[in-house]
Amino acid sequence: MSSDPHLADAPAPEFPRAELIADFRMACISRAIDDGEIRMQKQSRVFFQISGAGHEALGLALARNLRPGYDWFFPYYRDQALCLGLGVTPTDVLLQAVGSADDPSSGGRQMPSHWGSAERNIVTQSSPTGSQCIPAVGCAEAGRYLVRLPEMPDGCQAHGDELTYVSLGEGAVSEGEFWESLNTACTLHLPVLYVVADNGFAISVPAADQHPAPVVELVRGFRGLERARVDGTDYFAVRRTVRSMVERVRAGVGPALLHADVIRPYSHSAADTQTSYRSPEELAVEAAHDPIDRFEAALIDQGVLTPDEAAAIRADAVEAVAKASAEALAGARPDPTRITDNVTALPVLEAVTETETEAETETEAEIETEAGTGTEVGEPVALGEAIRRTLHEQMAADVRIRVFGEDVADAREALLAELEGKGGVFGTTHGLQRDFGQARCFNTPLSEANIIGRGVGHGLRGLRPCPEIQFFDYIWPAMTQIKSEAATIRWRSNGSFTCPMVVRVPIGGYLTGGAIWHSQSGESIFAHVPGLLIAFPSRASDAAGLLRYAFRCEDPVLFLEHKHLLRQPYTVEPFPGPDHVVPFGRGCIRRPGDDLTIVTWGATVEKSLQAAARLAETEGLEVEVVDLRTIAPWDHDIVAESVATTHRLLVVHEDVLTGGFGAEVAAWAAEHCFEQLDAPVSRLGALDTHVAYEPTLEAAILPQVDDIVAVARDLAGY
Ligand SMILES: Cc1ncc(C[n+]2csc(CCOP(=O)(O)OP(=O)(O)O)c2C)c(N)n1
Ligand SMILES: [Mg+2]
Repeated sequence: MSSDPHLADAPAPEFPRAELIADFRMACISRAIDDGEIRMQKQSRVFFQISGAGHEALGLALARNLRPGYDWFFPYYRDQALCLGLGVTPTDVLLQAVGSADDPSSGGRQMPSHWGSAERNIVTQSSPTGSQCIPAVGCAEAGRYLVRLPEMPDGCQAHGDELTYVSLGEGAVSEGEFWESLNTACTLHLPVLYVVADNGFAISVPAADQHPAPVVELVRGFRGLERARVDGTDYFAVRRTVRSMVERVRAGVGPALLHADVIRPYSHSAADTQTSYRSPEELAVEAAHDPIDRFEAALIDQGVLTPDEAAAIRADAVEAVAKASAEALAGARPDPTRITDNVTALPVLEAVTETETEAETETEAEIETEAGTGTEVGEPVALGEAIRRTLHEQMAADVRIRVFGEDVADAREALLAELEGKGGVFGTTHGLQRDFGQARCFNTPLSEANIIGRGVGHGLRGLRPCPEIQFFDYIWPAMTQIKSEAATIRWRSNGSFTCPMVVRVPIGGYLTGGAIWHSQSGESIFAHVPGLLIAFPSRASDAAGLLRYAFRCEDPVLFLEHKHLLRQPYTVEPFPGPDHVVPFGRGCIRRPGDDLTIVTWGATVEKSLQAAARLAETEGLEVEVVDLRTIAPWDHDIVAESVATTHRLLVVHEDVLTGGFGAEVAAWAAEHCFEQLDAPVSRLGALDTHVAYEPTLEAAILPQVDDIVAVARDLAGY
């Protein structure tokens, strides 16, 4: 087009002609994709639609200032034009809409407009509004760490002037996680570009019902945050505003927030009809500000295009999208038998491919040898100390590991020489800051979503984050980040992204005084989440071996550290040598027996062992005690093998009985071991109530040795 003779004498436009024409064409393509998807949905060839209409000028002007494959992107569903501007093709977009196996973002797993392109650093997107903000901040934080360490392994590279882009609608600004992310972006002066696309509505809720003032005003108190408001339907205004903002962010001065007013000419999604809550007059006013019409008018005004050329571009866009739609419809259909691919992928360890018994034997031999050398290996330690030492050992071996959370650091650097340091409320992270510096072990704000969300961002960048949730009882603010973000990343991107992260969580009761807010269990809630791995050690060598394995995983691990066990003498074992790695999904027989099987984990392992000893002594009953060690995955084989010997199964856990993980084990055994069973499968757990403060109340609520003895005795006599 630029070779058209009538343009020869026109004054040079503000931005390169070729870019303007390409962006106008791409804006038309983006709108044509929306229109095409809406048509295809009526034909049942697309199954959902959410448009980027009205946001095209904003996205394309932004893309001109950003670098795919260099910067990092956490866009939201209306960012279709941005993603096209970053190089995602119309066919790629439509492959997702039709749910093709060839959809590069998710292989047909995610709804349309859930972007993701590993080669462009467009991070796989989820649906909870605003949940992308904290991972974006974590991503920027990871980049800052990585860029100072040039010798990092592949997949851990960063650029000194990279930025992280994150966008959301004005409605999603009401989510707490947006504010929690801003808190850290500003505290750490991170290179994050926030874009709030304000189209006035969150589905049907007007912006006035969301906030007391526009977001650009609300964020005034955040020191170091550059702010600007722009007419997001004006391509030129956005380009001008963003250019200087981006320069500042790239220079490392700090984050910036662009509040862009846009329109929403189409309903929220295909499931919404906006004429039921917006007047025709209002929609007409909006239509008069359509960004594509404004762009076209400006290009004609500036002599970049003639009206005929603009019309030809529009027609050409429709044709290009028709061609892309045909390509998408010809794409491979997904294979339902592959739908459980990419939920998690456990690392295979050569050193532990032997049977468990052989592996245990080898390990014991190795402990004895190494103990003789006088090194720390082999020294008797309790469970908490084993974890502390393993953290030191793993951090020394892998610079990608960073430990963070509330109170996990030792003390302010200036005081460190004179003070002992805190190192966690249970002392488990003590000395990590002192040994590895504050870049590797640091405190976070008191905000669980912030802690885990930043971990997600670090994991996406190839680091091995090790966030701590101070007490299991306070994990719930992080639930969206754990369940909807971390646990879904591998699956939702069909394996293009992973989220390695070891979340350490002190858990459990038997504290005599812990009460409701410091004594809960609840592993069953997380066992219900595909994509999460869960370890729950009951003795020192397992804690070390499972933690070593956890750091080798490419998926999020919930590492549950029972508070009551941290210092108990019965957890004490020689600290195992570095080859002792316990793979997930392998239980362990703590005490052999042939009259009855108890399957358990965590604090009730010891209680079951005491019950078994008493039953042997008083009644000659030989109870086999199986410690599952990990809940996700869990060792079905060890349970089946034990039941084949004992023919009786009791599952014991500390968590409340109803919906506890024992229900899963019991149901599985009832189905798969039915022929072997001589008695009904029994369960023993906490009463279906919260844990009380006063010790006799706590004792009545949580399963005790006497309770286990009584239930096991009944079951043995059935
Ligand atoms: C946490 C959460 N709550 C509710 C929803 C359902 N939902 C999807 S989009 C949306 C409105 C978002 O409005 P806004 O942030 O203004 O973005 P817009 O769609 O207007 O661009 C809602 C309520 C969701 N996806 N996530
Ligand atoms: Mg909105």
